[in-house]
Amino acid sequence: MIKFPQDFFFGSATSATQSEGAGDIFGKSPNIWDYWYEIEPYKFHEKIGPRDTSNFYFDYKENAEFLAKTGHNSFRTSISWSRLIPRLDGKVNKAAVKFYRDYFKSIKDKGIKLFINFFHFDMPLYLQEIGGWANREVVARYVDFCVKSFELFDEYIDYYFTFNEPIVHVECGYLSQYHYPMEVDPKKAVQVAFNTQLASSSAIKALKEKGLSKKIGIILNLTPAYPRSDNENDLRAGKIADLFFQKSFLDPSVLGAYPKDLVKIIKKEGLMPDFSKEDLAIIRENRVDFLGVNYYQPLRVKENPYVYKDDAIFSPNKYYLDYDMPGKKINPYRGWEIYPKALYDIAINLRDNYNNIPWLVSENGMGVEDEDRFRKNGRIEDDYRIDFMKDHLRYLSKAMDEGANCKGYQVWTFIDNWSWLNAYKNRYGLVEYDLKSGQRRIKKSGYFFKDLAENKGFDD
Ligand code: IFM
Repeated sequence: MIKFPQDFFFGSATSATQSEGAGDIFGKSPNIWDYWYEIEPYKFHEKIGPRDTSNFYFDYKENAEFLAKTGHNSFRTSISWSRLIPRLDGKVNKAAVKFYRDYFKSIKDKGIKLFINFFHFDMPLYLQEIGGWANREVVARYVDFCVKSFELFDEYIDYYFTFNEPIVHVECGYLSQYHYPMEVDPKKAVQVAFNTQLASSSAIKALKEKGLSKKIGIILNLTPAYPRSDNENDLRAGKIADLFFQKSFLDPSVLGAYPKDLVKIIKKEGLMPDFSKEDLAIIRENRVDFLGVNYYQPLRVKENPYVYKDDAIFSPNKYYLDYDMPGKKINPYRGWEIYPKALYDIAINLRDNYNNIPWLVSENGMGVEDEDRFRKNGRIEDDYRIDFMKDHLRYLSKAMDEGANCKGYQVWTFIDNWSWLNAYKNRYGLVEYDLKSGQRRIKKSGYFFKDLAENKGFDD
């Protein structure tokens, strides 16, 4: 049997924008996703936008029942910034306070631990209009949002996170155009990354000064870089890819400082952000208590043998190229490689190079298109999802046997939800959500998950 400790967290994660719905009512103002959909709806799969996502705003009580039915002992979501504080005047929306209190209470009433994250890609539009994360003023506004949330909801919250996958809004918003504002501006990307880290560390400082007694962490999507070969050029490419995509938030968040080699590259490329000595002290002195690790896929890399022209727009790909490894196992719907061993490698890396900080798998899961094909006697028989979880859990268990300090396994996600530009194309849920009728049905994986959580493991 693959067995986990009695107090191991088994649960799932979602985010406000992807699950709440009620996008433009009850006092919520638009965030960048609402706005982007309004101006370019054709970019979103089947033109389904963020306004009507899985309806948690109305159905949270029913969902809490399903959380219990699928064995959850923990659940993560985020607070929508533009719902709680809808305008530049900084005033709190009373309807949002009532909603979050009732919603969080319904989860706590089931004996489920609540993990709350403050930022999951959803910048309020009124703050994007003054520059978003590129504007230093937004750091102070974010800290104010975190403090207000703490004061209003702490009685329900068990664990806090400052950000979900911060490298994603940097890369997708300012280099690759998958998030609004869709800019291609590497200098701004670096400033956005720095301000985001400063916001995370400043929030930790402010909340602790306000008397936070619970643990606070950050969620990072760790995609270990595997070089194509042992050739030293490929190995170097792997190291640099790790600097950009793993260590850029992992090192300052856990160790309190940026890796010197990353700073060297940023300086050489003329991309240094504006910052002060005091900022660096805030980052040094306010490290996370624990870490959330979202793991879906590895990063395969090889050297970049080509020379960039002198005035080329900077891209991390100057230092490495993505490597399309022959024969890799792939989830064709999402286009992501499936490589469970990376979870073991991540765990050992955290054990050996990051003070064996406590952490949990805060997302892992499989998005599949047209799951109706797998329906038998009314139920979606998603054995592929069960195999996916088992394959990752085996490696996690092995790492824990070898001393990794992992505290839980949360999947993405509990119920089918909205996935940014992919909208409802790929379904990730343990529970099926019928977009038209709003009906919920537990998939085979939901029953597997319940047994897994209750038995703290599975027969192998
Ligand atoms: O939907 C996203 C989530 O917002 C962040 N992590 C990856 C998920 C699946 O693509």
